[in-house]
Amino acid sequence: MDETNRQQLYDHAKKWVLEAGYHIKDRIDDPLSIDTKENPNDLVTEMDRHTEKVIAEKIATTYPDHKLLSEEGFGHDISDLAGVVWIVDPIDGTMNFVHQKRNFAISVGIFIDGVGEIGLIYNVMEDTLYNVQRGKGAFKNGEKLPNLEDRKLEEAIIGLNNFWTSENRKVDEKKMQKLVRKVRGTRSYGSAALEFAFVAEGIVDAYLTMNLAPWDIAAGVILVNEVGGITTTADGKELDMLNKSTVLTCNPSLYHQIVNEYVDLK
Ligand code: 2AM
Ligand code: CA
Ligand code: CA
Ligand code: CA
Repeated sequence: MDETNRQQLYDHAKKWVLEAGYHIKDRIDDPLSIDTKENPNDLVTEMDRHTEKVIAEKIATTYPDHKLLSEEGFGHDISDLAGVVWIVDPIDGTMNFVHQKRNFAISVGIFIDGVGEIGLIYNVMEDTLYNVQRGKGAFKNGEKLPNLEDRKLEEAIIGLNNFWTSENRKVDEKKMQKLVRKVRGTRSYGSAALEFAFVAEGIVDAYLTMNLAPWDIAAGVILVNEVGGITTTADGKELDMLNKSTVLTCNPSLYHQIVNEYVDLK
């Protein structure tokens, strides 16, 4: 893809993400139609579906040869990353959307022949846009994000949810307790895309979680990568952008220590 087409692709993606965000913001106080998916806490609303549908239609009309991998069923059934693949989460942080009416994001990652090229994470209610074009810098509201600085684990804030305390945990909980005691603090924001954005911004130093889908992480991986961060599975293996997996995204100065000393997957 030549430079002009690449820039046009980015401009379209940005426009569509912002338009979708403005639509959600306009209707944030409307009554919600809420369903559950795999369990009573796994929520989806009409707004999740509507947002994905609108973005899917724009992609299909403008770029009929592009593929879409997305959460709510308007995408394609894809088995590889050949060509241009949009990886879209229309609302990341649906529980926050429902309960808090804030702290959720639209996440769009675009991969070309398997390489993450374009990423957009839009914090709708804060009107904060994180964007990246590979090799051209990562930005927050148009301001370039600097490369991540070295950090000691004792002075780090890490994003964690309660995966390590649960009955069917996949990790050695003693080691996780050690990690929680070692770091300065932990946070749990409830939107994987925003946690990635915070790692890229350098206000959270790592984010570790056990079960994310490609649409939760696609844009975030590209964004974090651009500022020198590292993203792999929790046990240090290369990420597979077609399947769910454990995820660690991290300041590079903490990465090996966390993987080698603290994460022990069962
Ligand atoms: P969602 O809101 O798009 O579903 C919450 O900790 C984060 O995990 C959110 O990014 C949320 O995305 C994601 N998430 C929630 N339930 C999930 C599930 N069953 N599998 C994978 N990711 C999930
Ligand atoms: Ca969901
Ligand atoms: Ca998600
Ligand atoms: Ca979602």
